[in-house]
Amino acid sequence: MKLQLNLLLLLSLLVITPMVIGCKQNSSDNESAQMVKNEIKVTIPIEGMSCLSCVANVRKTLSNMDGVTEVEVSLQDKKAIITFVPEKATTEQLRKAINQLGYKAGKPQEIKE
Ligand SMILES: [Cu+2]
Repeated sequence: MKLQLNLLLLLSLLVITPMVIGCKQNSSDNESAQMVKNEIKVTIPIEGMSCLSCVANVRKTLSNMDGVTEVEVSLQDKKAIITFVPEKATTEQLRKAINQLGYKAGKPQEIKE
């Protein structure tokens, strides 16, 4: 009797689990696809960064801004690559934040991927 119950439980798990997981995966896939669509990536040249703490400084400030999802700062290339949601932030705000730290932000350029 107990064995039968277990078998039944196992069977129902086998049937139900893939449905639940499949459903979840689908919805999260859709969500992430939409997130990517809503974000843009720009590169902004930055003058005045001279060491790694400058880089960390810029990265931290930009990362903390509303709407910014990803920041890469290169000391060698003198630029920042910023991914952000255009509804929440503008390149003008990003440049302003960089300038307020004492560096000089150049003309933003959108990166198409
Ligand atoms: Cu420095």
